[in-house]
Amino acid sequence: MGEDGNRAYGHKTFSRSRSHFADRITADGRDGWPVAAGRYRLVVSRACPWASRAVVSRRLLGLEEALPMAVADPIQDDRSWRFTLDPDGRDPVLGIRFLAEAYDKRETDYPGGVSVPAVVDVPTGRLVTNDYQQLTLDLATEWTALHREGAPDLYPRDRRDEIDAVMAEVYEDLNNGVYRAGFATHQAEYERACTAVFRRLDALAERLAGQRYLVGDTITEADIRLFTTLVRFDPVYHGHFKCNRWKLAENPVLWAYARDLFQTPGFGDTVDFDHIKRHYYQVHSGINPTGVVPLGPDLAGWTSPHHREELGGRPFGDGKPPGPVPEGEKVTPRGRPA
Ligand SMILES: N[C@@H](CCC(=O)N[C@@H](CS)C(=O)NCC(=O)O)C(=O)O
Repeated sequence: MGEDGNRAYGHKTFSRSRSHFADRITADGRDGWPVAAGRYRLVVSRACPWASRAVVSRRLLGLEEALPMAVADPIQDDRSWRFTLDPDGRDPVLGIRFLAEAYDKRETDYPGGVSVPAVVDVPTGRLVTNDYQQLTLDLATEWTALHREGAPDLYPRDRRDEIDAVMAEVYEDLNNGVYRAGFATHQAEYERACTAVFRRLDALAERLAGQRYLVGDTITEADIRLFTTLVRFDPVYHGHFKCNRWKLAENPVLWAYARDLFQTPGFGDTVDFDHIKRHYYQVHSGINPTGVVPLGPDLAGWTSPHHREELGGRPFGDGKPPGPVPEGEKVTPRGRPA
């Protein structure tokens, strides 16, 4: 287990390692990995916010058939992510029991952690990339030939500077900031991180009070990256990571924004609250030694009216929402609001 396991958190300061395998899958195949339908397998955990970005993007862009997905058990063991949700505990396409086997095929004795999201080359079984920051940008801009009809432009060229700027702040203070708060082993370190989390949330609430989405009037990559943190906020970051000045559900603007996205096809239909809660509370035994998973929060509110459409906005721009979740990828009722 690596940085999201327990061992690495014995240190004084939490620091996130950089992705080691940063090859890119591109239209022109310049890293040796050309975009191709059915050639690669996206390995995720629905618990993981970084992997969940890719799960949402893939749905919004209609890449489900072109880039099939393997969902790991939310509970890692000491060999990291495993395919124990599949028959015989093996991914049916890659034939492996542990994601680590694909890492080993790529580089023997690689000393780093085995992380999701990961993209594996099916013919060779080798890991291609675990670079979660680049992966979704490439799905949006390099995989265009395989996008569904009506797919949104998640990274519009004329808005990239603004999107990048918002995403950088959201990454520092929120996406990664909640981890810094949660894994702090010193009071001052925790207080710094937690303060930054809520300062950023306050600023975002102000920004989103009068506009439906973070940048422009359509959904972009920036919304996906904020959503994957907000959806985990009350279930895990508020309690387990001690980001508890207030709950998401207590902030009218952000709670409505998060519900709006949750109810947009491609967002909420990918979320498994059961996987999320069991992963954080059971895997991080350093901060939750009993492994007890709380029963709350009540999820019913996620499906309540949000009224954000009154702000206007065109969620998919000139496109349209994705169709239903493919059979076999539906989140079980246990992980969804009743
Ligand atoms: N570790 C990744 C980021 C993604 C990530 O942290 N994923 C977590 C799950 S939320 C993971 O797989 N952790 C296990 C590990 O790093 O060993 C990276 O920095 O490249």
